Amino acid sequence: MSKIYKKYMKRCIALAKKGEGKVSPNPLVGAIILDKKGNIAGFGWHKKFGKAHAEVNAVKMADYNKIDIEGGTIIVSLEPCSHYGKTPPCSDLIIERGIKKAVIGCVDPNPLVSGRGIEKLTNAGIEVIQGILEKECKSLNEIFIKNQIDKTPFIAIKTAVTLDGKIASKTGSSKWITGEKARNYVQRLRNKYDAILTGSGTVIADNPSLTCRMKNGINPVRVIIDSKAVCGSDSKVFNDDGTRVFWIVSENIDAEHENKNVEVIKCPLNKKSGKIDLNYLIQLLYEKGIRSILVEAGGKLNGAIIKQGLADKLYQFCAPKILGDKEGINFTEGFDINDINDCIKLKIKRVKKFDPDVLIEASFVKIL
Ligand code: AOF
Ligand code: ZN
Repeated sequence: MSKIYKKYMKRCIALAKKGEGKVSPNPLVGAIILDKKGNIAGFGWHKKFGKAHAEVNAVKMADYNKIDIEGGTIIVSLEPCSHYGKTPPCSDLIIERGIKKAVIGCVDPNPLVSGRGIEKLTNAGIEVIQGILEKECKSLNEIFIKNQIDKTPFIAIKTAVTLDGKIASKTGSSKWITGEKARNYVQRLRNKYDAILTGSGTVIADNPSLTCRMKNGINPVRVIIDSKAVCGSDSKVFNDDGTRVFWIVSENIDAEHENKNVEVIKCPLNKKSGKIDLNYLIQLLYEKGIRSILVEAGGKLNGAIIKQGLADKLYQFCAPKILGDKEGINFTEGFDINDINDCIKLKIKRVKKFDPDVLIEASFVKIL
């Protein structure tokens, strides 16, 4: 039986991912309902923040097709909610509709739910099977889990490097290190993350637009760290396409921008480094609703984020190329570790080929 549930749970995860870019700060959730004979009666996913949950959409589909779900089973990647938020509790709906079994991927870390949904179902006599593909379901919602537990944004660094770890040659040449397939996948990441963070160095050197060119993709908020306000006001990142831009300058700089979508945000400097205080900035971004940040920056900003233990994940695209130039630009700069035992450690989560390149997706191991 559990083999069949695993198969359906995998489909729930795929359904949930259809909500990427549209549900933040909510989790990605997918659900499938089987009738009492075990045939699919309906499926659904959480499509938009504030709108119906995955379970509700699955019930709606079964109703639309006039399929009776009484005595059936629901498979859902996240514990059904137990609270009144923008929508009523899904666990109540499951009970009301006479569903007899609930197969759940992982517990909802939201303190308002956190086991109460499962408790409601069990108390109503529903058989609950927990932890089917739990690791995969947790990884699906790594952003939401971090937000709920730490009340801070999830931070991922994305780089494109040669096999010798360079993001550019010593002359700054970097277009392109990786091929089209890898670069297309970056568009998917931009759709998934709430914000992209970069520094003035990258804006001046590359003049990137940092938009999402995926079909029906959503542009992330662009966050530009530019303590001395040196980026030209006509830089592409400031383009007035309706997407918000946060221009991060030092608290003692006077800066303003003619484009309405550009918000100047003043931040204090870190006394030691003389650079924008990253901890302060990240918390401020969280308060402004940013739940996930994709860092697409140069070696110095990447290095500072890694050194300060702020990074949760690395998307490292490696191209089968060698620059062989010790003065080339490393993907992370600004710190030296002499003893290999003291190195910064990561855990590889996934390796995927985007011909001719490879993507290594790895989590930073946090030392408490
Ligand atoms: C579910 N199924 O598809 C989702 C859930 O304001 P609301 O009503 O949308 O509630 C948001 C909370 O509900 C969210 O923080 C999380 O705990 C849970 N999300 N639960 O049963 C879903 N998206
Ligand atoms: Zn719900």
